[in-house]
Amino acid sequence: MATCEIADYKTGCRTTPKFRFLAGLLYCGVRGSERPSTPMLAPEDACVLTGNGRTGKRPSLHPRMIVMADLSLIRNFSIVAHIDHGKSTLADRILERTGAVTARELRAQFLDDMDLEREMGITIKANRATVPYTYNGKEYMLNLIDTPGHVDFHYEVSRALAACEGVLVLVDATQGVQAQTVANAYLALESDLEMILVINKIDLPAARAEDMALEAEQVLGLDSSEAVFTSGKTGEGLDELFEAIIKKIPPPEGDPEGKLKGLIYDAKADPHRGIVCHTRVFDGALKRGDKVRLMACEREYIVTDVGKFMPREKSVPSLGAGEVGYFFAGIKTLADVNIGDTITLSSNPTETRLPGYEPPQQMVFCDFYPGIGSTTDQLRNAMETLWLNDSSFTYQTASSDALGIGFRCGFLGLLHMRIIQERLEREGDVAVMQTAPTVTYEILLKDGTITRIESPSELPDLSTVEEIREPFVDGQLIVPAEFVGAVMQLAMDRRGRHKKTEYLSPTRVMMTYELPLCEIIYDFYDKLKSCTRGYGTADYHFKDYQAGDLVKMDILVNGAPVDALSVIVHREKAQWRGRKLIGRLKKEIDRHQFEIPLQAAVGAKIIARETIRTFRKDVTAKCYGGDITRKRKLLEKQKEGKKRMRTVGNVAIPQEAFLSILDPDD
Ligand SMILES: Nc1nc2c(ncn2[C@@H]2O[C@H](COP(=O)(O)OP(=O)(O)OP(=O)(O)O)[C@@H](O)[C@H]2O)c(=O)[nH]1
Ligand SMILES: [Mg+2]
Repeated sequence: MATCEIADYKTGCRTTPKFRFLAGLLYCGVRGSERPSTPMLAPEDACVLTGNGRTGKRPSLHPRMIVMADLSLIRNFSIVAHIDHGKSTLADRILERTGAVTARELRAQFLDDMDLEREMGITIKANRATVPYTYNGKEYMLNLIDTPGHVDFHYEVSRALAACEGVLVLVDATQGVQAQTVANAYLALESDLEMILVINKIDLPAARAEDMALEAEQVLGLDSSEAVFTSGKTGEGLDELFEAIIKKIPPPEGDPEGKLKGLIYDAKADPHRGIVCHTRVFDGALKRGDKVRLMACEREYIVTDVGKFMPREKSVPSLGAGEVGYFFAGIKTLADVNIGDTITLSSNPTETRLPGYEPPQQMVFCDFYPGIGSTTDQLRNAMETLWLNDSSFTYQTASSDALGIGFRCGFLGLLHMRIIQERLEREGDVAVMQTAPTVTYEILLKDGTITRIESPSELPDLSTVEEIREPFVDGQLIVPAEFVGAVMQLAMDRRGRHKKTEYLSPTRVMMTYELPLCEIIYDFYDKLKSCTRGYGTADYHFKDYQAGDLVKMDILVNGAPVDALSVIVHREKAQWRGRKLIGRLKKEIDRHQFEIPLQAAVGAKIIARETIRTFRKDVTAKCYGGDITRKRKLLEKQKEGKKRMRTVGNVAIPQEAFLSILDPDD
């Protein structure tokens, strides 16, 4: 079976542009008709498409015929860049220019549809849209994916790239190549995708478009003479961008008649219809009514709907090779779908699976406990519901003497952690109390076994431990040359090991460091920003676990260790950290009727101490004048009472105290 070009229809019939587009997409003649099935349309059949769209008459085509989209008219690409370089805004202009969204519907960063995304002004989930574009009289179908720029959501970018043949590497004309630009461009390079260099925000007065193009050439190896200069704000340069997309990005390859092979590159929960799987079809076609098999999880489903993001969901009878869209198949929960899985037909399955993805790696862990006015059950329900929407975090039950029953959760990074907490509170309507984030440690026991722990309280008896290993990351810092000294100092303070320093241009430097993850998760980014006047950027990737002189530091409140406050620290930093920590705790814990000692201890050794003074009633007030011995006697009696109270009294530790560990003001 051959495919046919839309241009054939254009010469053969007169239809409305909308209809022409639909025909180009896939399925002319079947709109609103019953479930389509083969046979598909052969080139000579194109002439059956007749009728005048302008008169409102439907073109007559056999309703059972499906027109395959011509692969050469499809372009699949992602937009990647550093955070805030204007990906979503450029996607807005593309939607607007192609008429996919009307000016009335359009709002800034249209594709960012989550409340939190809109509030924070950042993209959290990759978003996709299919838009038509006419070039040289041919109607092309452009499938774009807008990706997040923040380092925590790096895995979203890698997922998106697997569904594309090309990427637009966006560079802000005022800021140049930044840490995530490099990371994302390398990701595209590894996936062997065609890259188009786009210098964006050229409308800004401070834009140095040519310089930035040269810089990108030097760092990323992209030809600056082929760069496209655009403004996502004014829409300038958009025609050149479309031309570059069509000319440079190769059309998808695939066998439209082969056995169905599609990649599930993302999935979302739809409140009414179950799970919507975002898919890219590589070979064959996926139709409504097909019985499909998800190959990794070995489950079979009947497809109830297939469609495309135009940019809203729009049903189509079938998705052909090279196309990107979605399908529903009565899948109930996200747990039933393996992102990266291959989908094929049950009746005629493909032999080979697509490589798929590695599962996202959680880097940061912390405990969530129910906050004031909430219960563990409420928190559990909220967690379960949220997990069904977004399975990028992990959770399991945990308990603490001080805080009761809660959950130990794993996140991709600190921003991800904050977002999940915020979503739990908003969407699940529970108060969440969170403990200090930690990283995973690898413990080598004396008997040679290796275990991983995600919380200091899980640390086995130290007499059985041979070594504690902590995760290290490869960090790339891009900073203005004048701040190199300050950044080196910062990295050194964080136990970083210098690897190399490269000059991207006379004024900007890329420094590569090996850093312990636990030193950078809290506030490294903020510190980097403040010591480079906001110009420094960082990106990091997990490297390996390395042994270090690490110790567990317990915090004792009134002589009793509070497990939720203990931390694993480097021995050199234990005392400094201990002092800071109990200093903060002292501010948070209220004064009681008795004196409360706060101590930081490594093993049996107390390394820092503070005391919270008592409330003291003036027991001598009633002795006007009188003998001093009588006053002393009263004070001694009071002291006795306080001592007794201390041994039986409970110290109320406010929830803020647990958060005070997070205070970045180190
Ligand atoms: N002047 C000007 N401002 C722009 C342009 N493109 C984007 N912006 C602004 O830059 C900011 C960030 O834009 P976004 O489109 O959200 O950036 P993004 O790359 O999608 O950011 P993330 O998704 O969070 O990585 C917004 O305030 C935009 O209004 C442009 O071409 N010119
Ligand atoms: Mg965005």
